[in-house]
Amino acid sequence: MKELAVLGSTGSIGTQTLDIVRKYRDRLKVSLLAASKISEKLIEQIAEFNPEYVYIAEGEKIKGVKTLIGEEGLYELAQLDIDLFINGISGISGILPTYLLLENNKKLATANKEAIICLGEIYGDRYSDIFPIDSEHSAIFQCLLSGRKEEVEKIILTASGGPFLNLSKEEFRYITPDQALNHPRWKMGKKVSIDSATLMNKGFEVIEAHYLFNIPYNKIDVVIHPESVIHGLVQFIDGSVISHLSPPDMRVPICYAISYPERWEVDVKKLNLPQIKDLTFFEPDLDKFPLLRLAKECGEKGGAYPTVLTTADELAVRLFLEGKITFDMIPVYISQVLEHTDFDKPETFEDIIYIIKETEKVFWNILKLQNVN
Ligand code: MN3
Repeated sequence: MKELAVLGSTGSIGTQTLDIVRKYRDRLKVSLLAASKISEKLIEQIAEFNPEYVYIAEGEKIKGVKTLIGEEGLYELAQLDIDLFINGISGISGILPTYLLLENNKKLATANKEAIICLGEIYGDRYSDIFPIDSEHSAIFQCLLSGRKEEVEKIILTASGGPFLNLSKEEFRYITPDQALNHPRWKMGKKVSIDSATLMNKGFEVIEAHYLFNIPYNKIDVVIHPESVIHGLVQFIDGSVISHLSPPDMRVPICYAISYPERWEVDVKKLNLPQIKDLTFFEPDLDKFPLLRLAKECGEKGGAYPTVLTTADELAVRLFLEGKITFDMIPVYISQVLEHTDFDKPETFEDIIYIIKETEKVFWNILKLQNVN
């Protein structure tokens, strides 16, 4: 019986993880559910999966289950003896749990790319033990099994291109949050859906790949592939290219992270190649989607840049979702924040938190000067 801790249990990754557990009651047991707060969904999950522990970032003790609360509770959580911690937390709030789990040498499968990126400069050398849930990185992980590290020429991440691939740049101004949340291929949380629409998500994934697989940026390519059938490819020095294909359903990489090194049956509609017919690929338009280029630049500069980028994006996306800034301004504000910050290379976890806090201040100042409330 494999025991799981599901962090972000009420979110998109969390609920899809619990779908897998539902199918494999004989092999999997949920020992801990973690969410930001008590909700109807969380209460239902507790009733259904009967975990020994529940963690909430804020709120009161929950009857009938050991409740861990707040930052103190997080320190306890990270010391629990559980076989696999699945981090499906969205955004920067996943940093502290990721840091604590790494510090305690816990087995971690993560979809929380923001934490991977911000902590990469300090903990990158420990990432080889992290199991990626992000579909592209799960794909690359599997492709890499075909050869040795020194035989890799480059890795290629595919991007669906998001919902606005064929929209002109002039129209970006009028994009509504609802339109941006409506991703053509994947069922995902809000933050990552907006990031997919701006291609920031693919930029993050380049940085994530760099840290997870310890591969230099000049060996990481991005190609637009609207069908989202191929999720990642690795080109080896002999000219062989190994790719990973699957239906675009997050339960595939989630289940693999849980079942590895085995493979378990997943209830997805299997690929039918004659039905798909065409797989198309083209270069990303960096003029239309400047955040992809910006992310690569931040990754190459390293130091505090990936953290500043992640922080600025988190705030810009939140303001867009709240209807306070237009879609086309997301990259504008992020660029301005990057121009107005200058930090030393982080050396400790506290340095990372400091960079995040200071970047937030710079962001709010820039907005104030432009009369955005
Ligand atoms: Mn992805």
